[in-house]
Amino acid sequence: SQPIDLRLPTPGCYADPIKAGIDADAVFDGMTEHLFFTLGKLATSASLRDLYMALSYAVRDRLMTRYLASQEAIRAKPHKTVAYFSAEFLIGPQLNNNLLNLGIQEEAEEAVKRFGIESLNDILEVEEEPGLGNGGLGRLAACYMESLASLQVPAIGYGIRYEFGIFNQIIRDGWQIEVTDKWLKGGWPWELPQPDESCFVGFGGRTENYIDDQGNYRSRWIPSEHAIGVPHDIPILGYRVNNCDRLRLWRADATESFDFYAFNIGDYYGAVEEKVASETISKVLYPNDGTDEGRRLRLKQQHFFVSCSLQDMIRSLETRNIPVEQFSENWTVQLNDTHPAIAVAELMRLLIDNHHFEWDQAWDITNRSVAYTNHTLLPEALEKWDLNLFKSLLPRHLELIYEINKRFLQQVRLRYPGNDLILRKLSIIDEEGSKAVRMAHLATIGAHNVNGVAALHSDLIKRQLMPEFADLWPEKFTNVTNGVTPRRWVALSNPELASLLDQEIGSNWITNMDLLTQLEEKENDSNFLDVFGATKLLGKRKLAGYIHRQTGILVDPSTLFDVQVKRIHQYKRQHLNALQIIAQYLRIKNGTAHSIAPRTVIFGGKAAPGYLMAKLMIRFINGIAEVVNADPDMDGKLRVVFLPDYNVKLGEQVYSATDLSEQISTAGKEASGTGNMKFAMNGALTIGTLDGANVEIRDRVGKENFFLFGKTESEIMKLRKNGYDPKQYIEKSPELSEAIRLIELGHFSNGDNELFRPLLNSLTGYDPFFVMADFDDYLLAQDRVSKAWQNHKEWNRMALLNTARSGFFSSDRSIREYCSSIWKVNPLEVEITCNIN
Ligand code: TH1
Repeated sequence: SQPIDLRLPTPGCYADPIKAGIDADAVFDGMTEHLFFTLGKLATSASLRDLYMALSYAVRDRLMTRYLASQEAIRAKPHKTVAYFSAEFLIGPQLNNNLLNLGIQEEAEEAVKRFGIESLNDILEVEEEPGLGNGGLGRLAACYMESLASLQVPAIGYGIRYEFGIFNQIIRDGWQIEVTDKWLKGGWPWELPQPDESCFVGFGGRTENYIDDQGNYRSRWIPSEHAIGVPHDIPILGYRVNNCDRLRLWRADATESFDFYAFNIGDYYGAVEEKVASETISKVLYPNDGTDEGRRLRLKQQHFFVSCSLQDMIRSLETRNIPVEQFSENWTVQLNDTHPAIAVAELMRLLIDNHHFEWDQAWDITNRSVAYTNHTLLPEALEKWDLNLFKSLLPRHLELIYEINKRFLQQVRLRYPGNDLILRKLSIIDEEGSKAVRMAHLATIGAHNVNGVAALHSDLIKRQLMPEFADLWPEKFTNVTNGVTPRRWVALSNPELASLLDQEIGSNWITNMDLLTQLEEKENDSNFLDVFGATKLLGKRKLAGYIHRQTGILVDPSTLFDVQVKRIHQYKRQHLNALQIIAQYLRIKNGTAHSIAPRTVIFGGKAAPGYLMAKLMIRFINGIAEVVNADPDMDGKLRVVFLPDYNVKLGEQVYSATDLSEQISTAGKEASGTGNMKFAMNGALTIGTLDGANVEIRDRVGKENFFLFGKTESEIMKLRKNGYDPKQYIEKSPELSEAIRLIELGHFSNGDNELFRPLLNSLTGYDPFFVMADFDDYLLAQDRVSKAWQNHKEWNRMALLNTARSGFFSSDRSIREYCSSIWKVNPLEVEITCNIN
């Protein structure tokens, strides 16, 4: 391929990808210029935030050559591009990631010191993180964008620029309080608004039939309402390459900022009404992780970003003089769960109504382009839209969906003659009770590939969720086990481990995590194990300092750091962990705790604001923490911490400081998990069930280096079928009975024996997530943990093997699988020649 000569007087235009040719002088000069010209400040009066902004702009400047060259490369030569559609992108702080990927962390450190700043960390601390996601699904999208760029794959992420992301969490009197997330308040330097590339989106109204100039019968949609999508682009630079992909997030604007007619007749408030309504679309992220609320505004958000994105993709073909017929040769669309599944109908509408394709050709293009990732089997998470709501918002899409469904059901009829039950089961329209549109069915029918996110999960999709679909199209159903980017989750978040790895095996592990297996040679090297353990201790000291500053709790870094960070959910079973803590507390109180390891149990995570049981679980953990931490008998033995406001930035501190990773969901419920991978890479041992990717983690790190407990998915199914009674398990277990009695007495709620009643009723009544059934086995596994902790050398050896064998869980591996088996895309190396230096 031809190197691209941009002929731009752009700073940081360097063909050498390694150090990017940017020295500390260049960073310093860039900062000085931005302080002066962009921020209107003198270096002498600049605040830390000013310096953060100046450094960010200076670094952003150095991305631009690569960013523009990457776009130019596709313009010069058509190349299939990945369009990753996701309602969430949880990208985390940007500055340090860009410094790392450019290779100028040291240069930046030196430059900021010239401004009298002690450490780059002081500046990194200032960055606001855009919380544009709930949890694993949004973070996965961010890891995938980073891997795509690092693997030099042309890609664009499409999503929504929420003005308010996931709420900030405050803990008051043990309860979660939600506070609005104002991530944009001080200006966010990483986005580039492109108002010239705005798109129109319609809502509501009606459809009509008409005869066009050539005498063809056609349908069209006459919406009653419009919004404008304004793209805000975030450059995503790959690691030490010139490829810089793009994350394009749409902000909703009003079509007219005033209704001038209403304004003229004196209805001032009416005049701003439509503006307010349109701008509401991208106002706030729905804070539900794995539960569906079925709200009208949420469907509006989905159609808004999907329609803007597809229009943008078609326009990009047109501006490059590529016929729209060649859509699927130039684009591959990945639906991140069903949130963007309306894309199937919207692409059909654009092709048929706007570009006048025949049905069969439009369907062929749609089906060849679109693939769907399923992230959950939980029935409460599977999106279903009330038919009347759907019709009132998207009448033309509903017509198209009826036609898609009609043609699909005809296929089903041929395959299963006379089987009405199957027709009803597979139909896109749910006719049981009040009618609804099943988005997973639309996505599955419209896509050429449906994948789950871990081996077990993909298997359960075929066996439990959609057996008839899998029977109909066996080759459509595949697995791609999730992965996480080692740049953020090792190099950035665990610099101590990263430099140890560099020393021992060289620095290529960062783009080839399989090289970590070389560490296995060190498993019996006593000195090395000590050094490995010492790096962990450094992370734990830092986290201990943070815990003290945030919560006032003093924790001892030499104790076992036992961590469960993730959204709070009954299926994730934070309450199982909490009950285990009570059992340990009782053992210490009773003097029967002979060989338990001194522990610091750390929790973090947000509960959806409307999920009362999850909020009560937070209150429960804090109730236990209060009693345990105030009891002198627990000193040096047990501490309990709930870290408020768990987010990406806090995650970076936590994974590197953990000894024991809690992955204790009910088997069959956690589709994959990704935190489990981050912990293992950073040398934490896992205590966990055979659920999601835990299964594959255990297979790889070795069963002797993993604390397994709990019922399997098929055992859980059997229990459910045969009538599960949690009371039987409570009666059989003295420690569990005693723990429950103590809660009932109000021991963890200052004598209030009503506070935790709903939680107790659920656990002792029908226990939907089999907490009681797994308790005893969990406690036994925790005893094995305690025992293993006694022998530090042995623990470090097991931890090392976890790091050494977790290369598979790099998102580079996941993305390679998507590229070769689903997207059929190849890398496109971006070369740059420079007219400066
Ligand atoms: C999560 C899954 O629960 C988790 O197991 C998985 O590792 C992760 O996705 C990435 O694949 C999900 N998050 C959401 C969020 C919403 C709806 C469904 C899911 S499933 C809003």
